[in-house]
Amino acid sequence: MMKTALKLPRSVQLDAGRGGLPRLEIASPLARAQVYLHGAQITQFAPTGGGAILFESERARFEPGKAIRGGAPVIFPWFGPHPEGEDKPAHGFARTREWTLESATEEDDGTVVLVLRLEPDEEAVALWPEGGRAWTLRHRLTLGTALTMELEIENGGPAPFRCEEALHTYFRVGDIREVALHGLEETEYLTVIEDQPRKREGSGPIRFTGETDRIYVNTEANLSILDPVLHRRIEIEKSGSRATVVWNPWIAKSQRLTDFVPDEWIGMLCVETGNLRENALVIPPGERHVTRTVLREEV
Ligand code: TA6
Repeated sequence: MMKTALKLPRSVQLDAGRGGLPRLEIASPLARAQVYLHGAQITQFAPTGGGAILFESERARFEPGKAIRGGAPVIFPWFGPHPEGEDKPAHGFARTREWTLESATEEDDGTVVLVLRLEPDEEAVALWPEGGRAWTLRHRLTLGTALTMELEIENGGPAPFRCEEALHTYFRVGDIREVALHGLEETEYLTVIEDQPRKREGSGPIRFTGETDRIYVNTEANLSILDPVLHRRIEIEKSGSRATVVWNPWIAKSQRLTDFVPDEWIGMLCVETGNLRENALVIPPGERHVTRTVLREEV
């Protein structure tokens, strides 16, 4: 058991997780979950009586400075490789910093609410000078029969800043080759692995037959993952998000990922809600933005 200045509710414990990283273990009447202070990353969530919603690679790294392969990484303040090149971490720095547990509460019905906070340190300011020194991220996780994640970005500085952000959620699926993803019909997307950089989705649900890496833009649609192998649907509601990213590495890319078992591509699908590329955020001084997603298993 690790110490914290906060008094934790009865369903929450702070202990040393994988790699010795500080981990919040939640075992409430409504759900079981694991949340690392590293990246404020939820790595496991299962409603009581239901199945695990999130995928976590068996080879995920739990080391300072490294991203955890699985769960719901918090991507900020840029998505993907940094435009200025290799020396800046892919997907920004929020997912590899240790966040502060600001509050942990439990409601009468057993719903647990965790709020984790990240503020700029010198390295973050050096990596992202455009953001200044006065931004604050808060990641609010509401763990009930559904998982609600709310990423709040506050600009406490004197000037507006542009940023990209996403909840890069890895969903557990029975077999990606049998899955259908509904909600992005007729929606435009950006991609760097297909014959055109900008295309429009067809009129049916998305089915997976190869590496898929697409940023769907100008969409506020909710989504459903239909999984006939696990005999369930995962409903994904979102608000405050204008883009949705869909990713499965398939065979070849999986073999290039050192923190991924080569055949794990079969059992996972990333559906990521956020604001990036032409849907990036510009947050004026004194303002804040909240990206919210609610994940629910329906059997
Ligand atoms: O989710 C889309 C994506 O940008 C893919 O291109 C792939 O790189 C994935 O993110 C994983 O990125 P990571 O840096 O976690 O290996």
